[in-house]
Amino acid sequence: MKKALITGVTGQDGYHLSKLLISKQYEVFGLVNGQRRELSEALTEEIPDVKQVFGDLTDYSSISSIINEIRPSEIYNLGGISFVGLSFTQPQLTADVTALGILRILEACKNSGISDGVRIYQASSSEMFGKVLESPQTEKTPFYPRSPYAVSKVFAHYMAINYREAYGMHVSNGILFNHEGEKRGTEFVTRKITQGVAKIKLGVAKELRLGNLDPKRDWGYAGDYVEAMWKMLQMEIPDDYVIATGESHSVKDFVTLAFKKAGLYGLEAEFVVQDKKFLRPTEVDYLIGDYSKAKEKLGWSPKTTFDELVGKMVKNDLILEAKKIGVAVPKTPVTP
Ligand code: F7E
Repeated sequence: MKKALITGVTGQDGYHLSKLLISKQYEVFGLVNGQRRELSEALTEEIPDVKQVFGDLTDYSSISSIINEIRPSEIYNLGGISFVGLSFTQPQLTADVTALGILRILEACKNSGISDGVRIYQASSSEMFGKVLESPQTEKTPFYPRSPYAVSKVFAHYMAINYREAYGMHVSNGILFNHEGEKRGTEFVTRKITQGVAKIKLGVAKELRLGNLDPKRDWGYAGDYVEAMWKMLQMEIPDDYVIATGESHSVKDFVTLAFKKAGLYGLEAEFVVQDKKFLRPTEVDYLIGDYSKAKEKLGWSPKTTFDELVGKMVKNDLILEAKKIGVAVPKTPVTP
């Protein structure tokens, strides 16, 4: 039985990846820091087969003992401060977790003598392209990070490459563009929108407060993207891959479609309020990824369309919000 260690196991990608690896008969270990018991409990309830191990990406000794004890064949580093907005107010914490976390993992593997056998996945991000220098973005596009989060991801990306080149370790970077779904945290714009739309539909909210509606993102479904992570570690030769859909839509497009999916066709102007509080000191205006290399080498392509993604998320939030207030789930039109 293959053993996999996942950091960030209580996050959206941790959920989808755990499910995938368990379906492939892996023994899955998930790193939890023990401070947020509600997250651990929710994970136990949803995926009881994940074995939770206690440690923290900021603490080398805990990472090292876990790796020494489990001796995993695959490590997926999904942990970190992932909310770009928060990284502006907690830049040092962001660097400690998001930049240095992978360094601690790499060092622990090297020092425990398992660096030859282990395969490591580093969650790189399209945010590294920031103020883009070319479009669409590929594995060769230069980086121009625009937030402490993105700067940390660039550090981690190159550290992964350096350990690959310096010590021959099997480390791959997945440069994932935005990926969303039912498990997305409500601080991220897509889930904030679908939850807000569901509340408006049910009459429990009267407005949806958002920041900049102009930025464009290449949005895919998280469930599709974890397949690519796994595929990267099954390759004989480690490498870096862009994982994206090749389509870009603005936040405004997402809002319009979410209102439509909830049967509130054209009502967004009435409910959406722009709030300066949600603006960022530096913004990433436009991202669109070219996933040809992943398609060719990994045989990976996205399965879920933008329309299906928004539909899935709105439907899920209507069910959750209706349950909270004990009413029937409103019927929504298939087409407007
Ligand atoms: O923002 C704009 C915001 O926070 C998307 C993370 O998973 O993907 C994610 O990073 C856009 C930005 O995601 C609100 O200014 C407008 O332009 O959902 P987001 P993100 O910053 O793109 C990458 C690939 C990662 O690696 C990250 O970890 O939406 N926006 N109004 C807003 N954003 C938020 N959160 N809230 C608003 O009210």
